[in-house]
Amino acid sequence: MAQDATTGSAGPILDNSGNAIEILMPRPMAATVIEQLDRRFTLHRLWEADDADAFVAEHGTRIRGVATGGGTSGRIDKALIDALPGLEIVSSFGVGYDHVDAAHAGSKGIVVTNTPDVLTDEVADLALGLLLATLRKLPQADRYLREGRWLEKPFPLSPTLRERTIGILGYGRIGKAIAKRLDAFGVTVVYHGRREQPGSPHRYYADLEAMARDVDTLVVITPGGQGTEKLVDKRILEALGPEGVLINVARGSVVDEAALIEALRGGTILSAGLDVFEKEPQVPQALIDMEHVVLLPHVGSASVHTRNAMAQLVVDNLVAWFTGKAPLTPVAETPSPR
Ligand code: 8YV
Repeated sequence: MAQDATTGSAGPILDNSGNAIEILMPRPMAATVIEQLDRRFTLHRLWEADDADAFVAEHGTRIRGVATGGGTSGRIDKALIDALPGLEIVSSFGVGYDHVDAAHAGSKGIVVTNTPDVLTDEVADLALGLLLATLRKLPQADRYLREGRWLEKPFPLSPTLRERTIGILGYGRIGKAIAKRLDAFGVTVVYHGRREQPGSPHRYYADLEAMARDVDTLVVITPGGQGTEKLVDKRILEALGPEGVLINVARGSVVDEAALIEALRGGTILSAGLDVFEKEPQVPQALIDMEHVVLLPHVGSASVHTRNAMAQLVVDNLVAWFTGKAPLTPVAETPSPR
């Protein structure tokens, strides 16, 4: 009997005919994921195929699991799911899984797993760092010093976190971790989400626009996907107002990027700190040209420590499933049948 990944010395996990179970990986993932899946399964590297569609047509019936990273390149859509009739599980890297058609997978009894919890603190830390960097203009100050401009005169005074009211859009695990950190900074925190969370120490707004009117800082940490597309639009930015700061560590799709650029250009809001964009890794030149915004290349969870933990969870979900156990972290749309 093959052992699971947590008990060490593990060999291939075999099917009833004695063959290693076959897993498809559409795009390259972390080396530790590839190494471990190579040891436990027959791993198909779809990106190495001359013709991906032909590969899927030829081998699709034998594929029982998919391992995928985030982003558009690892998209697991209806067509791919339907082309894999023996598919049982999609193990996805990242807490956000808007690149996987989980509703369709769920309707076919296919489990989708993501990598929650292990990245909560890392992303919350980054959100606070980005908020402070944006308000206190830390990247701009660093550039100022390097350019020798401090020798001429002091760096201009910056806006502040002091006396701000922060609205959290998306009060899930990461949203709450951000709120907890902000509590320690002595600022007022409120939130908007699909529903009020009983027992929360923070005020709930059922209406996003009403919250945007009452706060001057909006931190976006709601899942991406159809339900949240362009939730932060011209109207919300106007409500946020001229002292308003937008921090987005969720998905670029949640913010209307064109409206945001207009709002930043015209002074509708003060500034923005963005870790995510509509068409990553493409970032609009208009944003790059703005001196009063802080832009990061989607690094919310990107520390060695946390990415290793996420990678391990991708492997452990597949190993758990194919050794007859319940998946460790199934998503809401596909509750585990075990
Ligand atoms: C992922 C993220 O690492 O977890 C998420 O949802 O946004 C990141 O932390 C990213 O999706 C991987 O591409």
